[in-house]
Amino acid sequence: MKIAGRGLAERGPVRLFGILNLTPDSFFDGGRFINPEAALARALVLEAEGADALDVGGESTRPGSGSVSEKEEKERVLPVLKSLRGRISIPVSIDTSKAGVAEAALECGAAIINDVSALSADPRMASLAASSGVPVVLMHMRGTPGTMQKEPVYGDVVAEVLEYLLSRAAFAEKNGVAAEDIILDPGIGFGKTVEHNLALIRGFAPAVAGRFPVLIGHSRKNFIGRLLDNAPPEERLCGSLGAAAAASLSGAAFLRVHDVRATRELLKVLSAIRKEEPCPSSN
Ligand code: HH2
Repeated sequence: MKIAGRGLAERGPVRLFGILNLTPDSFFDGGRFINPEAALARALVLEAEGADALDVGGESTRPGSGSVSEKEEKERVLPVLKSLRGRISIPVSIDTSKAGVAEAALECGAAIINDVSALSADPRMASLAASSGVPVVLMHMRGTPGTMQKEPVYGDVVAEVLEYLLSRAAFAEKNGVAAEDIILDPGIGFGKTVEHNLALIRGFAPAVAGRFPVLIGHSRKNFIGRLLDNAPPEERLCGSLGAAAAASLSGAAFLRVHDVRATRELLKVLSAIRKEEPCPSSN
């Protein structure tokens, strides 16, 4: 499938996944879009601001969070997915590690699977991804959201995350997922220290070296707060834009962001400076 008119691996300006969390407890937008009407309105705003896809989730994976039941997750996301049908023209990604949720979401119009467990949490997910033929985001996580921030240690974080994700990509392909449908994501904030996150934003896409497109999900995360004198999530926009610029320059194909308009503007200027976009007539 194509996102923003291009195949996943085609080069061009960075594409944006706008985040829409339908949860009471997500670390930034939790509780704001539980009401399906508020969620639909937010989806329309994210599309109008220039999102290339919408990433809809019904379970927070912030550090320390617990899991929700499949029934609850479906109750959060399915009504909103149904209401988005025919109302937005960008593809919708379902952010879940449960095959039952993904399957129901695909039936309701979702067209991308974003699995933070890289197809490891649910034995049915790989075959579902293969049979549905949609793009799949494979993300690296150390441990579970409940435990992942307890002193994560790596020798060489970029090499270890890459090795893991290439093995998950091989697993996906063995189970019938087409190579051109695979996106790799180093899992910023999922079992990583500040230094690990910085190393991955700098070095992961160059290490992948074009074998798969790379997605970076840095938006308003804790490492940005830590770099900014413990700024809370509401005060991490400028920091997030700095990380978006660095991720883009390092070769990421996709960014997963809360702030679509601001990130789009940042990327526009960056692309013009790098001569990737035509410059408006001068004066
Ligand atoms: N981060 C979060 C959730 N899903 N998916 C991918 N592929 N990559 C990410 O980095 C990623 C993700 C966590 O962020 P958020 O959804 O904003 O918060 P919460 O987990 O509290 O809902």
